[in-house]
Amino acid sequence: MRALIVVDIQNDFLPGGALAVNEGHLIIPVVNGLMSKFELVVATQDWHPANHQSFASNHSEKEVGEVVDLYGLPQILWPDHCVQHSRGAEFSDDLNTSAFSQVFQKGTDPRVDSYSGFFDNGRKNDTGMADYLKTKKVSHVYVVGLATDYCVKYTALDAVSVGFKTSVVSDATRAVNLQPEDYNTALQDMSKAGVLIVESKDISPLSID
Ligand code: VGL
Ligand code: ZN
Repeated sequence: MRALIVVDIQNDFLPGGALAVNEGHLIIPVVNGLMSKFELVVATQDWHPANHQSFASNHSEKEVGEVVDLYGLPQILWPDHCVQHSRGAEFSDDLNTSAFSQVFQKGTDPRVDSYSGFFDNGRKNDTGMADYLKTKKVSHVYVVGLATDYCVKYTALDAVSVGFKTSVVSDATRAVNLQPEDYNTALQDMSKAGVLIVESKDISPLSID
């Protein structure tokens, strides 16, 4: 069975948000349209406490974009974003959230970031998404959402690592692009790891695959 994993389509990652992804809103109709092709749709939600250590504001004399050592892991410092219960952390009003069978929240531990919807960046904690999908007999996951170069990429890499056939739907993602080439580099990195890069127009309707 196939499942669609919708990554972090939250107000703060959309134009006008705290960590806006250029053109992020353009994927929403594409993602909504894909949902009917899947028997199972799950979502991830970046869900940080206000004291999260990935926020530049929680480090003295550090700027957004600087890299610090966070308990042994390199950490890019971000603007405050997706703070629990804030409007920025909510899914877009335009997203068909009624299709979600389960939402997996991540980034809740202030000491470690969590780009992947499966594990935190130190791989210490698990959101339960892999077990959930396996219980539902999912073998092939399709990853869409924001952002290609962070949460989509690490979710797809972890999906491969826990044994799912994994596709990323390139036109249903957009990148942060701290560097202009980051979108392409992310697709290449995923491809090298065994992720299939596909386009929404090539995804077949509900099938046995
Ligand atoms: C993300 C940076 C920080 C993402 C989340 O959803 O790609 N990026 N937190
Ligand atoms: Zn975050």
